[in-house]
Amino acid sequence: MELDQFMAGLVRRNPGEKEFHQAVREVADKVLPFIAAHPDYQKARIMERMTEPDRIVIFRVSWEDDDGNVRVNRGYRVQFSNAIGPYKGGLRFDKSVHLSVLKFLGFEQVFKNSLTTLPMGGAKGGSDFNPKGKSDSEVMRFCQSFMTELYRHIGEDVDVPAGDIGVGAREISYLFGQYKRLSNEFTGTLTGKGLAFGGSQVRTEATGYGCVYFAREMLAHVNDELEGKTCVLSGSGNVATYAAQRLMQLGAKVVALSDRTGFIHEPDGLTLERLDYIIELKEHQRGSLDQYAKEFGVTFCPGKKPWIVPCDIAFPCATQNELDKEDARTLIDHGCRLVSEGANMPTTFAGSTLFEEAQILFAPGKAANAGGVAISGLEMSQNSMRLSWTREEVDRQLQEIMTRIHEQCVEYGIENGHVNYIKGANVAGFVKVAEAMLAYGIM
Ligand code: NDP
Ligand code: 2IT
Repeated sequence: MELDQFMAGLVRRNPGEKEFHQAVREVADKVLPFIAAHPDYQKARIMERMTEPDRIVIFRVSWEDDDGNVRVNRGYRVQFSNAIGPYKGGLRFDKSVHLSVLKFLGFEQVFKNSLTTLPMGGAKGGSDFNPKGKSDSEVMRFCQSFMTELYRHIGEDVDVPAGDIGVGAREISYLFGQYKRLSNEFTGTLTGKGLAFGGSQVRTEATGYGCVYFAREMLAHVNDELEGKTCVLSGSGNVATYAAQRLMQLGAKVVALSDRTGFIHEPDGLTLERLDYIIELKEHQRGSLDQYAKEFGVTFCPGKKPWIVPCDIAFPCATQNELDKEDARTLIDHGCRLVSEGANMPTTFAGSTLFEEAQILFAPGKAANAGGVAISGLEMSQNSMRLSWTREEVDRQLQEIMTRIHEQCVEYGIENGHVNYIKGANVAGFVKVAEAMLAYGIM
């Protein structure tokens, strides 16, 4: 079936949901030609069914701020598909959250989780609650109110949420505490928990580390290596900071990181000690990079994206659509050879098409950032077994999983001796879910 015809139907059924349309278009662009060669998938209308979530829960979240004012936000959980395992995916708390964003993220999660090789379906949730500038008590009251509704829709074998933008260790702890209290059970119903209460080693670092391991696989495939490479990263949250840490530990040079206020430029390369300062500033003081720049006398470019800094490798690790066609052109012109997406859909469709045409080694988020949810999957396994594995063991499994994701991309993405990772990741992620759906019959 023609892409335009398929997309016209999707847009008609989901009016105004731009981010969701974009995510589906990227997948359909690669998967529809594959479906055309497999009449079984076409007859069963697999793609039409895959783009319709199993269900969406939307609810009111009322809470009281420190001044005694009543505040009202909206909570969501998009349970996209449990074809190959319980619903699994993060929660995002950000003022930009709306249904289209969570549908795009839930849809991506289905393919990503399939690629991890673990039995997990796809979901995403969150709220338009903005944690910026809120006290710990306000965040706690919000999380407790949010979970008071969400808890009835989740469970260790039903749906297992985790973190995403604006949801880190603090929020997961409040959410898990309230879940445990309401359900009167101690199970692994959230992942990203603290190590003292069922969390897994390496989960905090897993998305960033995994994204670096994936870049290492792509380079190895063309007989190259990370050591000595100059890297630019966007974001300075969970994904970006741990990607930066692993890059430095593996001998690469990190010259830029960003946040909502701008980016820092460190031409001689960031150090691990300074990165620790940034992690502390972001995670505990909830400060911004211009504070860091002032403290260390580093160049800070306010209001700008970091893609103007020349590099060998770019890691977009902040948010969706943060790297457009013009940014892609600038990166290519400056000699960038590899892009590994730590964030979900950070590159616009036009930007990724440009990378594809230029045969840049381009790893879409569903492959490159799957290490986070993969270690969430291992946290679920450890919780079920009532065991915890060592840091070395979990890191070894993370590296193995990223290698296996890379192998799947090569298997399905090879084109004239070059690997098209967009095609490889989408088709490989699709096949496993489609096979399960075919086996279940019509539902
Ligand atoms: P965090 O909240 O820890 O960090 C997000 C970072 O991105 C912050 O530095 C933030 O800036 C910056 N940022 C967010 N929105 C914008 C924006 N509109 N413009 C510019 N900068 C922005 O989130 P994570 O690191 O967890 O998530 C980052 C990305 O990675 C997201 O796309 C997420 O979906 C994806 N991801 C996360 C996984 C995880 O395990 N956490 C797993 C897989 C993907 P500031 O510091 O100023 O707030
Ligand atoms: O986008 C993602 O993969 C995440 N935010 C992590 C999801 C998870 O369940 O660990």
